[in-house]
Amino acid sequence: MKYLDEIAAKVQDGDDAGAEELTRAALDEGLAPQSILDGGLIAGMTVVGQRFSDYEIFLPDLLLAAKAMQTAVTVLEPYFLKGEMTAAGTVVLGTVRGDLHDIGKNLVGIMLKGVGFRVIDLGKDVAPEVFVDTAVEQGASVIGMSALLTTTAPVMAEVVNLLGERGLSGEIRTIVGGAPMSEELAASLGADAYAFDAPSAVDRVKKLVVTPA
Ligand code: B1M
Repeated sequence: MKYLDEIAAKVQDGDDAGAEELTRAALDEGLAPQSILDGGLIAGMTVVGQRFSDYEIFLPDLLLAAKAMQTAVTVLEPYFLKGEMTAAGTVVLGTVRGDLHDIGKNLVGIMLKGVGFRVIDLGKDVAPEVFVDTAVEQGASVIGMSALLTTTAPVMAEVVNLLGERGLSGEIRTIVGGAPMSEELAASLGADAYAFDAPSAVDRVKKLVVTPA
């Protein structure tokens, strides 16, 4: 489709100004923000990840692509924040300790805010006790964790265990996501829910806050 391939190419080239300009142009032409995100930005980033795996590109290229994607996501953000503002609940969100990937986590946060959740975003490289302490302090009912590395996914189990040790399981629920995750892995780590992408994270979080443990 017009624009989407070009936006994907700008992400792959690490061209932040180009990605931003084309994202604005696509919106002006009436393309849906979700299709720009999925068919342009995420599609481009998926190719970048594959080329990195295949040793065709290297870390600096990855950083440039990430910056281009982040810049364009900022243009889309207001469109995902148009949802009705209700007191849907509080979610503490972060990327787990040792992991610096935050683009997907940021998207989850934007979409949760868009449907009315109060989101406390702890950023990246977040220690297990910080997730739990913040959730208690802020009266959150859900902790959302993102991990993009197979080596950092087990940190999620530390948060689940800490909740158990403090007698908070069931009261504070957990949802996990990120490229290496799956329903099976999430269950084995003891998480209450798993979501494949940001829109499904919103559905899962809504269910977590209304369904008793
Ligand atoms: Co890195 N990286 N990276 N990286 N990076 C991956 C993850 C990798 C798969 C690339 C590859 O080899 N093909 C690989 C991991 C391999 C593995 O563990 N199996 C990898 C590696 C190896 C590394 C380094 C170790 C490289 C090095 O230093 N040699 C290093 C690690 C640094 C660290 O974290 N300690 C590293 C660094 C980086 C950058 C900093 C350069 C940059 C991140 C910049 C940033 O985030 N600000 C980066 C990037 C950009 C990637 C890829 C290319 C793209 C990730 C991304 O942003 N995707 C990635 C390859 C890939 O995933 N295809 C890769 C777009 C984003 C929208 O998708 O984050 O998956 P994603 O989020 C999705 C879903 O997963 C889900 O919703 C989102 C979309 O709707 N989701 C959730 C995410 N979190 C969720 C939470 C939820 C629910 C759903 O509930 C709470």
